[in-house]
Amino acid sequence: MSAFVPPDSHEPNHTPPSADPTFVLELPDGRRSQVGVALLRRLPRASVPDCYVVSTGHGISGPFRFEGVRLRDIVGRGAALQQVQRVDVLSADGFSTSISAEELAKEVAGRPILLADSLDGRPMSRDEGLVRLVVPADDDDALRQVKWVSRIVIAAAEGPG
Ligand SMILES: Nc1nc2c(c(=O)[nH]1)N[C@H]1C(S)=C(S)[C@@H](COP(=O)(O)O)O[C@H]1N2
Ligand SMILES: [Mo]
Repeated sequence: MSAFVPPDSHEPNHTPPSADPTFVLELPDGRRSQVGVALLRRLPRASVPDCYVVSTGHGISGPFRFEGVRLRDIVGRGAALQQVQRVDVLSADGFSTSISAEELAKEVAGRPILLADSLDGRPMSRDEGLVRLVVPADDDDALRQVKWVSRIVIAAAEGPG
């Protein structure tokens, strides 16, 4: 149920693990594709206002308005959504979270799970986490706001066929 996080994750990393914001999308059948910021900016956009980043070490910052592409739209490009069991979102610094199929499908109060590339109406910098996962239902000290997403791994449910 709970996502894997490294034990020291309450002390957030502030150093991007690399300069390039391109991430790899890994499909259930093993195929992989690269997703860059230019592609994200061509897809249907969504935004989520009034997001706070809660850090036990550094207090609360925000509110921020994050904008980008719905995670379920990215996942839906590669896999049939009804077969998706879980989506793991990882950063090259070792930080990661896991999104259940239910969370992916269910959008709470018009606040979708986003792959954000924009912050308060301007492009997000790499230092700010580009591309940054935003899970609006996250009330757990931003432990699911994965900065510098480098891999998205889609796991499919076992099924007949
Ligand atoms: N890749 C990565 N993402 C991360 C973290 C991290 O250490 N590495 N820390 C998380 C935590 S605990 C917090 S509070 C926020 C901090 O975000 P900020 O640096 O923009 O304030 O990033 C989250 N995302
Ligand atoms: Mo945090």
